[in-house]
Amino acid sequence: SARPLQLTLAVLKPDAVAHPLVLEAVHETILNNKFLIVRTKELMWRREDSQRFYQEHSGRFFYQRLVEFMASGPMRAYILAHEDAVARWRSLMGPTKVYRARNTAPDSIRGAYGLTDTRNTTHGSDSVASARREIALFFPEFSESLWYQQDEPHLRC
Ligand code: DGI
Repeated sequence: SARPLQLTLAVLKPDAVAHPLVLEAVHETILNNKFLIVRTKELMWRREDSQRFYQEHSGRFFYQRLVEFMASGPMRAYILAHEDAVARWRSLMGPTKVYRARNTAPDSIRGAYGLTDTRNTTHGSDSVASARREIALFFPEFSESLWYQQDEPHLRC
């Protein structure tokens, strides 16, 4: 196809990074699904980073625990490329809530490894626009246009 590869931001949350076998299994899922790993790094948030990222949920009952959890330990972030990266990664993650994930998508990442509605293993951008914003936040030194110019054409030959 002539469509350029789409990018998304995938994050393995602190519950996943704390368990080497879960981290490895999710990494395998990424590779088995033919994503190209454009960049990856481990990082840890301060509480303020966590608050800012989940601002839209600041009125919700789960906000405090979400903020605490996301700043509780290291995470692994990925820029993933695929023709349908955003939707593909969201589908592999499974539903947000662990009960639904286990019952309706037991083979999804959250269905298999999610612990609770808060400790649900992964994040994935929900649109191309969110992906662009979130990639800039996690990988400020990454230039999408340079990547398209320099790397993407070679990958598609
Ligand atoms: O894009 P998602 O992560 O699937 O879902 P989202 O953007 O609606 O929510 C962001 C995160 O907030 C989600 O991964 C976990 C947390 N969250 C969302 N809804 C609930 C929740 N946590 C708890 N405890 N309960 C919820 O109902």
